[in-house]
Amino acid sequence: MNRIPLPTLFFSANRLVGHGVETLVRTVGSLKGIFCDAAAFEKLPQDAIAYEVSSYLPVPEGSIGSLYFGITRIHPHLAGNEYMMTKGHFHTKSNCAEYYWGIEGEGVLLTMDTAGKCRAELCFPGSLHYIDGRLAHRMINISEQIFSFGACWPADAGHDYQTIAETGFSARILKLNGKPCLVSLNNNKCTQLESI
Ligand code: M6P
Ligand code: ZN
Repeated sequence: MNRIPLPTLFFSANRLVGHGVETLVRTVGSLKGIFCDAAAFEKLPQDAIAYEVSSYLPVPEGSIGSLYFGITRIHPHLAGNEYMMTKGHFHTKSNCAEYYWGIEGEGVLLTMDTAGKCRAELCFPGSLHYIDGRLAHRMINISEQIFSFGACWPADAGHDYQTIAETGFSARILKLNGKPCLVSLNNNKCTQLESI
């Protein structure tokens, strides 16, 4: 009798494992230039893990109509009062949206439009976030444990890191009086984010 085949991909301890899964590790040192306080950033252990992305990329990049899937685990570091975060990117193709969802720990999804307007959403296990293809997006770990989230995006979306490297996000999530706040770098306005 034929057996129904087992799946080849699994979530295990909030990592993606299985045949064909690739893992990218970004060290703290590889994120030089993205934090507000450069001196505080230099004091962090530069070879510590900032975040790991395990992805299933079953088709060549650029394949139209196909999907990629990833789980990212951001470690809890603070560069001064700025929480650890992903590099963040725009999609090269602005008609390619993405889903993020919270798996473990607590974080913030920060988005920014091409005019520099930022918006923050709390992300926690079970929260689901639809990201319009025109918005830059970055995840920030505001918890004291690993913050992990899932992502699903079109294989032809492309990552534009250059625009972020040149302009940065105009708002940041900073730990002020022990709490995460959305701080606009344009006018120094702070909005407290209620922790769940
Ligand atoms: C998610 C997806 C990936 C992305 C990763 C890390 O898993 O959006 O495409 O690479 O997060 O984010 P970044 O590339 O901005 O460092
Ligand atoms: Zn993306």
